[in-house]
Amino acid sequence: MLLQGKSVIVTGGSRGIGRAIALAVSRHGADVTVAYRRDSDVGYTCADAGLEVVAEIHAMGRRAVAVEGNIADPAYSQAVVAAAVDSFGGVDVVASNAGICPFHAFLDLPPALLQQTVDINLNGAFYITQAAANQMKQQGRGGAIVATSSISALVGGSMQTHYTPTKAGVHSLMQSCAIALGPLGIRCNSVMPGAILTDMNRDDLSAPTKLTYFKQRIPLGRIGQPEDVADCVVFLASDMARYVTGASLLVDGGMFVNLQ
Ligand code: RM4
Repeated sequence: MLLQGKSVIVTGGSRGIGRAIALAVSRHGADVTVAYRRDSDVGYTCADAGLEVVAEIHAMGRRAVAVEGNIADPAYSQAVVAAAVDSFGGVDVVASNAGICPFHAFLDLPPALLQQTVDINLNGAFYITQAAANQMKQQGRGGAIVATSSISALVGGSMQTHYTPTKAGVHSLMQSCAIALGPLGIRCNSVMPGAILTDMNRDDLSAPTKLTYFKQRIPLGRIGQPEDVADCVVFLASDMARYVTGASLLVDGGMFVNLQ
C-alpha cells in the first residue's frame, strides 16, 4: 500500500504500460483518473478500453474515473486535472505515459506523422505535467510526476526517427521540471522501458528475427511485461523514492548495457 489515498492521473491509461500502471497504483491504494483516447488513426486504441480499466479497478473495490480525449490538445490536460480534483479532491501523482510509435522508414516519413508523434509523445507530456504541477502548487503538499520515456531516449532505431527524439525529449523534460518544481516538493522522474510486449509493438515483435535478436540481447532472457514497468512507476511515485528527482530508471532486463 505505497500510494494509499493518493490521487493518481495516468495518461494513456487504457492500454499497454498505462493500463498496467493504472491497475498497479490502485492495488497500492490510489484513486485513479484514467486519461485515454478512444479512437486513434494509428491503430492500437480501441473503443471503451478506458472504461474497461475503470471497471476492473471498481471490481477491486477501488475508485477510478475515465476521461477521454487527445493529449495533444492542451485543454484536455486541464480537463483531466479538473476531473481528478472533482472526483478525488486533488492530484498527488501523474504517470505521464500516453504515446505512439507508428514504425516508419525515415526517407519518406511524412511531416504529418512527425508532427503527430511529437504532439502526442512530447508536447502531451509537457501539457499534463504543467497542468498537474499548477494544481499541486495550489494544494501545497508536493507531488510526483513519473513519465514514460524509453530505452529509445538513449539508442536509435531506423524505423523510429520520429519517435526516439520524443523519448529523449520526455527524459529531458523530467530533468528540467525536477529543477523547476523541486522547490515545490514536486519530484519528476522517468522510466525507460526496453522491449515490453504491448499492442504498440506486437507486430514489430512478431517478426521472428526481431524477437530472437531481442531475446539474445536481453541478459534477463525475456521480453518485458507491462507490469515490470508499472511496479517501477509505483516506486518512483511513492515516498520510498522521496529523495529521488531528475532520475531515469531503465526497465529493460539489461538490454541497454549489453554490448558484447
Ligand atoms: C520502445 C522501444 C521498443 C519498441 C517500442 C514500441 O520505446 O523502442 O523497442 O518496441 O518503443
